[in-house]
Amino acid sequence: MVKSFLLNLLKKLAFNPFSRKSHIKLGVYGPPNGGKSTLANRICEDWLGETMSSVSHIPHETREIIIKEQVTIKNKKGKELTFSLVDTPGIATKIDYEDFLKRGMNKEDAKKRAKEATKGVIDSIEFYEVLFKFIK
Ligand SMILES: Nc1nc2c(ncn2[C@@H]2O[C@H](COP(=O)(O)OP(=O)(O)OP(=O)(O)O)[C@@H](O)[C@H]2O)c(=O)[nH]1
Ligand SMILES: [Mg+2]
Repeated sequence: MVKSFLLNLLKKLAFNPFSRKSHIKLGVYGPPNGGKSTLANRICEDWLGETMSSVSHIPHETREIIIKEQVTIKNKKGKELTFSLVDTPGIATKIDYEDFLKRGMNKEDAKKRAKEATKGVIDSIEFYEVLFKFIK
């Protein structure tokens, strides 16, 4: 399922990535708790047999950019594509430590998580600019 999703996505891109020599970075972006790490893990499991990220029902589990190098996928014709898969903290407009308190965290952990999450979201935005320049 994820394999065909990924191959279809690549097919829809304006260029044929299987014929490119340059290095490709594929970033997973979205809102907190949106399933980004779950998707990144599925891609990694399907093609590498291992996971790359921690998943949780509490938002902002991913607070740092995680890069898995050398993910190689193959299309039906046997052509290979190797890329770096990038799981990100994603994009958020509001991070409030009280939301973590409501989920049962103590004040110290909740404040720490909120601080790290804020930095993670800024890093995501900066990294997006790097990815975007790369695509252009
Ligand atoms: N029902 C349902 N739950 C999902 C799906 N994908 C992920 N989840 C659940 O959603 C929650 C968040 O998943 P993550 O993969 O950690 O989401 P994330 O976007 O990486 O979250 P952050 O790193 O916190 O931003 C977890 O409890 C997952 O088990 C899905 O397709 N369907
Ligand atoms: Mg995550």
